[in-house]
Amino acid sequence: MGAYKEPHGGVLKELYLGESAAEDEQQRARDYPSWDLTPRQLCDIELLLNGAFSPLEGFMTQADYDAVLQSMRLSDGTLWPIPITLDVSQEFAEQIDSGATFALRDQEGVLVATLEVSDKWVPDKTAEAQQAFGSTDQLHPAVHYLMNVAGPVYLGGKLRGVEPPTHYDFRLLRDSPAELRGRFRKLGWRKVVAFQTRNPLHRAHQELTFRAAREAEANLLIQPVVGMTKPGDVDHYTRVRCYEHVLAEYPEQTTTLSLLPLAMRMAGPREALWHAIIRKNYGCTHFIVGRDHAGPGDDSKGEPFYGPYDAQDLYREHEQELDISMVPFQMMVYVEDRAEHVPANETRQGEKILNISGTEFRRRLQEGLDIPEWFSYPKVVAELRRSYPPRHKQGFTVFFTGLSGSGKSTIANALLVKLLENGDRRVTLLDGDIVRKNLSSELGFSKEHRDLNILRIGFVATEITKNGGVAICAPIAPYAATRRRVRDVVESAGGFVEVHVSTPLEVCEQRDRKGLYAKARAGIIKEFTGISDPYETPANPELVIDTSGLSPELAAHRIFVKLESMGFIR
Ligand code: PPS
Repeated sequence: MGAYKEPHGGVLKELYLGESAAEDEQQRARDYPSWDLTPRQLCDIELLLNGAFSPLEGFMTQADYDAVLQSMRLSDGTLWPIPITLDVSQEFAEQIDSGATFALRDQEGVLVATLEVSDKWVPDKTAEAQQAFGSTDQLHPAVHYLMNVAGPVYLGGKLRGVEPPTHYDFRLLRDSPAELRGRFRKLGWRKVVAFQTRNPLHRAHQELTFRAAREAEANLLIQPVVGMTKPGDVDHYTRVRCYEHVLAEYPEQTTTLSLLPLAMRMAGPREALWHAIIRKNYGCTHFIVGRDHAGPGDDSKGEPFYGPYDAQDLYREHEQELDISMVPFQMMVYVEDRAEHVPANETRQGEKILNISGTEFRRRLQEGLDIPEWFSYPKVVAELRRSYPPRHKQGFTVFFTGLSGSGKSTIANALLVKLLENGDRRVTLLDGDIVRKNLSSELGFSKEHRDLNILRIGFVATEITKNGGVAICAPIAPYAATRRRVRDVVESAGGFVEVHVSTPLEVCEQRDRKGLYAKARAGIIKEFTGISDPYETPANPELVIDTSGLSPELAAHRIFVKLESMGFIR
């Protein structure tokens, strides 16, 4: 475990054991209980082990966790804004006592590290959400993750690193903090300004980063996040190909590119400080904070979670202590008369300003519309068009949800036939009963089992969507958070159209085609949706269909028209 001091960058704490100690640990770990790291934990552990999260030496203890939530500091007073915790299942936590050591493995079972447990606790997740993210609104991706994906128990303690998580992609572009500091040293770069991004870069970003470097008289590090970003973001393979094109636009020897396997939390101001600490660990001296840094978008009332310049304000308060200077930036806009991008606060009165928002850009891609040269580089646009063909060439999922007997299966079948008739794509029907017979035959109707059933459907639908097909799913899917998880994964692969079949309970019960409602009322079937089990009404489905007074034919037609208007069908 090394700790050394650099002229800039501060003390770096790498948590890897030396070669022979790592071999011994491998042997010992055969007898340890094992925890399979989740995708987010794999990102966290990589940055803990390689020192990017210095001074952390493991997953947080309860004292550090409490202090971070309350005061953005570790229990020893060091500034640290984001909780880095290891969440596990109840069953796993029951096997582990304080003082025990267990193995942390990747999804293939490869040993990454061991952890000596010093703390085990059940967090108050609502309080955590409020303190860390300033909100309990589940439209915030990190709040949603905390409440619906993260396990219920946290284990804290020091890590002993055995082997870095494996990456097969873009290996030459991945650097540990020590490696990147070494590169800066070799190049003689004394001052380095880092740019964080989770989006493709266009001309405005190039101008912004170049100006930042010029202002700071520094070299430039483009360090995009390739771990976990906001659901719906452009996949990192495509982005990295885009970054490589943009890199060629900078003057030679000024700029370098390195990938950061970070799992973002989208925590706005707190996240900006965290990003800065990480960049300092990578040996940077300056950090760019633009408008709405690491912003999660709007909450369920349509208000932004954080103000556009809150991150800059919080950074300013802590700049001295962070020991990495902020280069603040306003949004960049294009001034047509001057044919250049400038910060929004530097435009002159009467000048014609052009701007394409992220949403508008995505719309143009989806619909195959023109993207002007002043906005982006032709090579970047071509790359994005290749990965994100217009909607009529993408796969998509139609996800029905509604009570038993609401008419989901009937409409789904009618839609299936219409889509087959159209003939554009291959179509797969994942009806509730079909899935329960073929994929989920061992499952019952507890919340846990229903969630597992829906996540399985989501997994299959994602694969179908990714490969350009159409998945029609028709389960009850009573829980909003689980539907949201399915939406998030499917949308990473193509379109997701949620159809709430809203036929009222009375009508479903009156129909009672399978006689199940009668049995549920008599208490013969337990946990029956709508009778003795909840159904959470979708808040924002793409379509709501009540079949009380609508034939399946017409209902399917309405969906078909919706798919046309969204551009999925021509
Ligand atoms: S879930 O909640 O999404 O996992 O449910 P799903 O896989 O769609 O299965 C629902 C079908 O199973 C029958 N069934 C029940 N439904 C609800 N609650 C209970 N307890 C239950 N027990 C059996 C019922 O026929 C559902 O089919 P549909 O097509 O919805 O009527």
